[in-house]
Amino acid sequence: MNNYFQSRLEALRAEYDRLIQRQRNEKQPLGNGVYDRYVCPILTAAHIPLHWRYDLNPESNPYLMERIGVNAVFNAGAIKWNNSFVVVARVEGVDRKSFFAIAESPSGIDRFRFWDKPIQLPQGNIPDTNVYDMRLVAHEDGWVYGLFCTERRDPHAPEGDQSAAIAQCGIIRTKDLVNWERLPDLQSNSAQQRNVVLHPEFVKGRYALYTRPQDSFIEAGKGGGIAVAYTESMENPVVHEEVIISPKVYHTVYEAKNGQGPAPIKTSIGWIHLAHGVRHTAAGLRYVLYMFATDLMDITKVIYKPGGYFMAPQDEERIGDVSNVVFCNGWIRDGGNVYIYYGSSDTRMHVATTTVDQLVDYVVNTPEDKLTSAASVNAILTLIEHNEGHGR
Ligand code: M1P
Repeated sequence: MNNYFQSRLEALRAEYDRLIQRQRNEKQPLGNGVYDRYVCPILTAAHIPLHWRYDLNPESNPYLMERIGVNAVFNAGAIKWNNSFVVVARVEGVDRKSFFAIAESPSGIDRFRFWDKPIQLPQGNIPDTNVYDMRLVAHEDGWVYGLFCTERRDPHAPEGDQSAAIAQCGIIRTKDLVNWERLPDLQSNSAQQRNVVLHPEFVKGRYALYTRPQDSFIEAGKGGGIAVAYTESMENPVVHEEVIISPKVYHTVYEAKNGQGPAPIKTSIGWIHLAHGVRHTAAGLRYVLYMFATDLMDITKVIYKPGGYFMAPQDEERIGDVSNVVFCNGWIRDGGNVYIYYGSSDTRMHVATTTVDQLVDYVVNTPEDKLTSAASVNAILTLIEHNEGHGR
């Protein structure tokens, strides 16, 4: 082995181990009382194991070049599994293809480490060109489902248009997170379907899904909004009707489009949902997270809807391949604690922690968006009045 190869390998390994073995991810000070952010991202492209990227044989790679580059790690689904915090991350290569890889942590906030190999996704009749944003759900039927976006070139696009794509919902399931069974893609009446999420319980004997009907790949068009739909089976997943429960609304943080985040969490007051909302700005689209709650007996009925965003990109989160984005498709409820896994600007993964009690308080007590500036001022005046005699 030449000296150059050996010393470069040692340096790469030392740098990688330093990153992976970092023991504590500190909470950022103070926070907003609703959740805590952490100082370090939990996963980045640098967390990808060296043996996925480098040919480690000095004969075939004397310069120890990176043979396969990884661009970003973001938008992970999440599940508590055998006492570990497990995420299924969207890993994007330098060739722009995304794929799924599992990383695991003993604490949920640090020491995330990828498993030995990425997931080899079983293919259906029509191969996926690109896959991303998996939502993991342990359903009461005993399976763990992974619903994700499968993207293929629009077969009707003219030759000159090499970017027109069709997004649909791909589905896999497993009992062990190792062996995955591919099920047919979801059939719906929508031209485009991203951000589909399985509700964890049967509803009147059927599987319930949160969908996001959309007219075109980027723009929601006349579709749009988070919908509820039902299918009799996951082996033949077909939905006929999609009932919008969280629509796009003028001059809100979900004015352009939105989408369900992870599967909702069941609480005493209702199902608590985390979703992303998108608005147009002069600098492009801005993605933030917002919350709402639905009735325990009727999941199409929204019972609380705090105004504005729950979380928006801040500091380094603002910058990345697609800047000004926070996106969440995974959270873990662990007893009374909640771990929120979110991607920032399509580049890296973070965690925020909170509790079920804090989320319930937030959802119940945050004023709704009454849709005008005057009404927003009234909400502040009401709070000021409430604070009279309380240490102002
Ligand atoms: O680039 C921002 C996000 O864009 C898409 O989200 P949506 O379907 O709501 O437009 C997804 O590609 C998502 O992965 C990405 O973070």
